[in-house]
Amino acid sequence: MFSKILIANRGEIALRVHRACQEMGIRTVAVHSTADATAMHVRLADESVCIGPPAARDSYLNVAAILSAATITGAEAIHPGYGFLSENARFAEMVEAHGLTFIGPTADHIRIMGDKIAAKTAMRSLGVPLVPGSDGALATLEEARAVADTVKYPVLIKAAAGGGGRGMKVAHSEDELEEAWRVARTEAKAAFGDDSVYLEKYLDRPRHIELQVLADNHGNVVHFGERDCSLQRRHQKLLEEAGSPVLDAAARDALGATVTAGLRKLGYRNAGTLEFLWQDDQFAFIEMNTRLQVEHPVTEMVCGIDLVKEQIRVAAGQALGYAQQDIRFTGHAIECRITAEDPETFAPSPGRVTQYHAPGGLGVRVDSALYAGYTVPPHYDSLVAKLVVHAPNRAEAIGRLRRALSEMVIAGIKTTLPLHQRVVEDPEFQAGDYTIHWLERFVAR
Ligand code: MV4
Repeated sequence: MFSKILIANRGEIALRVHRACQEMGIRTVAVHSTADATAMHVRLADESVCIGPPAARDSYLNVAAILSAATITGAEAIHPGYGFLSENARFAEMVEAHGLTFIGPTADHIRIMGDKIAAKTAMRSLGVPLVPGSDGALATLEEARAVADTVKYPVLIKAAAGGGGRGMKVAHSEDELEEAWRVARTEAKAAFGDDSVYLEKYLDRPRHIELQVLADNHGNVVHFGERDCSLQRRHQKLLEEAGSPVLDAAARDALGATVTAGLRKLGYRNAGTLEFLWQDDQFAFIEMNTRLQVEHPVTEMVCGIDLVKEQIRVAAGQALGYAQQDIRFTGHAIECRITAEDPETFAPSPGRVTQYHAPGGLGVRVDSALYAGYTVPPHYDSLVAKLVVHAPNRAEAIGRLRRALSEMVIAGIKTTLPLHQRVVEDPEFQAGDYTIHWLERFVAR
């Protein structure tokens, strides 16, 4: 096992990784920008290294500075968290070239899944269900027209280098196809320097359901069930649950069996998440994330496992000590992402936190790097706390969430706490009756 790990991240996720290391007897190295010198992730780590000025490109994305920090502190492995360098195949390669272990998948797997066309091609060959569409990249508008005629309108033109909603254009009929084709390619070229596009049938009212997987370096692959992440606005998730209100054990087991068998063939390693759209009782793969995700805690709560410890163990070469049938799903978990934003306009609201009180009690978990007197800097993501509840069933989890939200205090900055309080009171949310479009309409009314 490693004796020292460098955590190449900040905020709540840096703290999350530190906690796993601490419990495993592994020393931690925090890295930070000059704006984060007094941040909680720096305070709690065993050692810390300043890696640059506030702008992320000069600090948390500064590969040379991070590798130097690992070398001078004698760290043996790097955990990238989420965001920043976590899905950068070049970074993973450079970490390994420096004789360090990258706590994540291989650079090759990161690269494949970063190209949405290559990811779909891989999943197609492994028998994972896909959204109907083109078999690969489309060379011409005529090709796009032919595929659209086969799958029927509406269709989406998507950028191969896209993901997270960027470089995506819908065409409701043949008249709109040329425009969608042109705009998607222009945007993709401008945003990613790559105008490769593909086409999919547009699903108009899907849920976003994702499957958490974990693989060791010895060919063992398991899944930890699904998360329903449909409650989002402008591709920013607000609330996630495990399990999905619409899935039963049979549907979960069937999808899980297909996916784990496929990833075993692919030689996948470490943690990953497959994203699906779910509509009319069918799953369709869209993308795979090759990192630990923000919403991993809901999975941890229902499975009773520590995903970060598992990532560290498999990265150190240990075999999974259990099989799929040993993984049990108990109760229901819900996570609220609390951000430093105006709860109505979503304008960022950085600044000094004058009071902070985290809720507690049975089945309540708060992952946050906040403390009273801390100043939320304006340079980074606005996530300031994840409130996670776990209870025997969904109705009790909602009751617990309502109670925990009412106890929580973050003063001095605006946060989305009031929005979460309104969502939990909504009868449609309480019935689990929502798609990816629900939250935008809720916010509008
Ligand atoms: C789709 C879709 C409907 N049909 N693909 C958005 C981001 C990227 N991850 C994929 N996305 C979508 N792909 C087909 N064929 C609708 C979306 C989509 C979406 C997906 C998941 C979560 C939130 C979303 C919000 C808007 C659109």
